[in-house]
Amino acid sequence: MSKVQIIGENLSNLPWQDKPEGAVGPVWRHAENPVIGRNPAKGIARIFNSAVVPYEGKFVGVFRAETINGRPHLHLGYSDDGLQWKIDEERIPFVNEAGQPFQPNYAYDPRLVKVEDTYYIIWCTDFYGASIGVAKTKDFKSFIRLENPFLPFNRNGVLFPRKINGNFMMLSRPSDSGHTPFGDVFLSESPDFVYWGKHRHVMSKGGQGWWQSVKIGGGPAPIETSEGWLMFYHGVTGTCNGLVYSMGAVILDLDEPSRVKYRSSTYVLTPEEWYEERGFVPNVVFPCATLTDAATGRIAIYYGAADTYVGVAYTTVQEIVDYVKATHETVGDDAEIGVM
Ligand code: BMA
Repeated sequence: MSKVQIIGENLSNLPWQDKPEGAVGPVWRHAENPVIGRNPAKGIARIFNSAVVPYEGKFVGVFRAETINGRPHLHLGYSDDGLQWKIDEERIPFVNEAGQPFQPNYAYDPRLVKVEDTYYIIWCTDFYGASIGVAKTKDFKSFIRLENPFLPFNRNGVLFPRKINGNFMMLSRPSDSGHTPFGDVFLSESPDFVYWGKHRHVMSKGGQGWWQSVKIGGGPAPIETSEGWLMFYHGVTGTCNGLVYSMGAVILDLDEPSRVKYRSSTYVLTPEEWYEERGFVPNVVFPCATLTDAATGRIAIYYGAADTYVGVAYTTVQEIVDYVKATHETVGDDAEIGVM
């Protein structure tokens, strides 16, 4: 197979473990998972489905903190090595664009994406039901909450790490406000981060297998590679005992990212370990962030486990891209631009 490269920055200090002998599949777990356990800070019962970035030689993250009254809010966390995290006891002190304090009624499943010199936080917020909330920071000290980009109901807002053809690009998964029984991934673009349009369908749930038969949702920010935008995402199946969340991988066209080039017909990670199978919601792996090193092609994936813990998993760009191409299937009109 041809040599695949990450188009991006080097990050020699990203967490890493080599693939263990006998590991099954293209993604392997950090041996000391979970990296964040229960009751990680005062007033916080569980942390999961969270996002991290490299910052000033270390790491910073926006964490989904399930507080001890059961509501999720967003808290910052800091780490020297990307594995041991110190979580703020206070919520992120958002202000609105007029400078007044703002707190969402609830906030969950954050993504954290740097575009140019700005870090954007994208999360699921309450806007007359589940919708996408956005905020920005440059220094992780002041956080400006911006206008909600989309109408309700919507979740899994995932920003691309650079503008494409001059515009910001954001994936999302329109659906309902409850424990959504349906959903495909769509793309919207914006010249200014205020007005969003040119909506496109990107990828459908379904396919030959059953692991993504109920719904799918974008995961970490897509990774730019020589083969296209590589994105990990979650795919959900239904059982008599409830939903099961697995991780899939897809490669989108670099210039027209609403076109799927390759998509794995099998999951790349599914709940198998105790911390994925047992917790507040059993059988969930839910990826929200990656760290990447262009020099080595290494990728560290941060995922929520069982709505209770944070896990880390690893792959290389070569291994995962080869795997996705080898297991590719076309689902519905994924290969099309997605306009009707
Ligand atoms: C989804 C979201 C995720 C959660 C998952 C499994 O609808 O709420 O935050 O991880 O359900 O409970």
